[in-house]
Amino acid sequence: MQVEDCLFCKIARRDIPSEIAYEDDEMIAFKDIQPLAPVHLVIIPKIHLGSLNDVTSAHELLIGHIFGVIRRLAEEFGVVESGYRVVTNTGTDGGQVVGHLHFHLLGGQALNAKIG
Ligand code: D5M
Repeated sequence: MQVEDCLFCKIARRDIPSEIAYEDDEMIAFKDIQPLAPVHLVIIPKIHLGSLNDVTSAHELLIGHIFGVIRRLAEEFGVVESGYRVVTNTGTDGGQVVGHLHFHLLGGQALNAKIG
């Protein structure tokens, strides 16, 4: 269920070090290496899904679980009151660089653009 040369699969396998904020059997959250805000986490499922395009009804529990954890991470990182943004870039026009489904949790400052 993992891809040998996928960057985020490597992070999930601990082949590449990262600053892990949360991990369980299904998912992992780590600090973005190029943070765009004071709080910037990347949250991924451990199974390899290339993007949101690969998500089906079979993944409903997994995606629900991930969003529940994102909500808890927002609490833990102190951005619930001030506000935050959850983003998933998909495909070329969406600005996706890493081909493994991931969600960005951004906060800790006013995020200017409404979109993008
Ligand atoms: O976002 C991909 C994100 O992944 C981008 O914000 C940088 C981050 N990134 C890339 N390599 C690493 C490592 N090694 N650790 C932590 N974060 C990383 P995208 O939505 O695909 O543009």
